Amino acid sequence: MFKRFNVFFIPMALMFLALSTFAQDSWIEQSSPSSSQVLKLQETSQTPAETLSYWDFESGWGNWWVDNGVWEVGHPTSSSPCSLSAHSGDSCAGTNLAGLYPNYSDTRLISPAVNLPSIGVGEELRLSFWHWFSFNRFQDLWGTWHVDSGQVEMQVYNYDSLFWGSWKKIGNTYKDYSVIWSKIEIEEVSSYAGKRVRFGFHLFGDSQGNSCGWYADDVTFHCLAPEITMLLSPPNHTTGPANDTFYWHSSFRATSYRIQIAYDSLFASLSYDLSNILDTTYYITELDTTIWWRVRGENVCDYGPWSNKWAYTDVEEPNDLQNNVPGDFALQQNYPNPFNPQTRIEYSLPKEGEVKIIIYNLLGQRVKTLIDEQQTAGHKEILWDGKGDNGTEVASGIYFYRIKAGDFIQSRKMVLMK
Ligand SMILES: [Ca+2]
Repeated sequence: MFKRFNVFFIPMALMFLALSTFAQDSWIEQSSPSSSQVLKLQETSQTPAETLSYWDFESGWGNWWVDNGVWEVGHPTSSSPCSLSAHSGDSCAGTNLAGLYPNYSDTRLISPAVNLPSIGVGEELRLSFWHWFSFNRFQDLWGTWHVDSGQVEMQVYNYDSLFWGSWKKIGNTYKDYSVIWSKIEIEEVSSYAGKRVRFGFHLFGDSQGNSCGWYADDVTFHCLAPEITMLLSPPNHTTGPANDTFYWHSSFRATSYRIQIAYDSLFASLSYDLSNILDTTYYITELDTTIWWRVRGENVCDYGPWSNKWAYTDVEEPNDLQNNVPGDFALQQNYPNPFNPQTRIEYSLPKEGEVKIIIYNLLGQRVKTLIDEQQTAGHKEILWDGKGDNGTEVASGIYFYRIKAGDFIQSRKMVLMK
């Protein structure tokens, strides 16, 4: 799969074939060159997209630049022991592609500006790159050690002052040598989410000796996709009657889910295709046939793999009829959810009594009293049009609806998304 961050393990030819099919996006400077690819793999307009920016230096500098010094981009031509070829393709960045870095180096290779996306709880951003290096370590005649080193640094753009902030080190300090290409993943990048940043490879060398230097290739910003989602209920090949409520386990790094319900096992003919489900459950009315369903986790960066697909056969329940008396109180998940502008809430009353259904906002403030009256037993439903008690439309967001009928009290969450 191309999706995950092991992207560089696949053959480059396949990669470029894949790249060419993705559209460019505003995640990074519009002026970015072809070597600075931004990938956006978008299945439908409703799904979060895989987003990563990627630089392989095959088309030269792109919008990278050098502050004070010796970094170069191109084909490495150094002789042994500095004679590694590029990690990918023909080109990479290096402090001196033809030999040793000079003494007194204090040189920074700086990336184009990148607007990192905001992330939610559980979501993570990463900066990864491949590098190799050989830095001088030298003890002089007076016993003093001179240790050259490299570190990656990040800088944040301040929209108020219109200046870039100070450089802050991220990841480790690299010293001595690591003379094969190895991959680095820097996790601290998550704390820069939502900011406009650029980063640099900063090499410090003093007056005492030098070495091959620092080489970098295949630099990428990426997000981590949610893990695969495991289905829970109803079990595979179950036949109703049952509530058509689908349950799954929460998947790591997912902040919402997408469920697909299809009339065929290939999911060619979709009955439902719903995103932005915040719970790990979904209630659907009146399928009345055999369906297949599957779920995947999503987050702002990416989506996880689809779960296994499970078959479920729904048969019409006699309880579906309005005049049958249900055995228990119940408050169903509203449908659709998320919704705009209206949604339907179903509930069941096994006996006659006083019923209240009230909608609250996240602060627990009452938004709308939907029902406050005596009702007969039966299966009921009520629509909410997204308006408060004062008749005005409420804002997008999470709301709770709560039923109180006799001793039965239950709340559920719903999302109004305009
Ligand atoms: Ca390369």
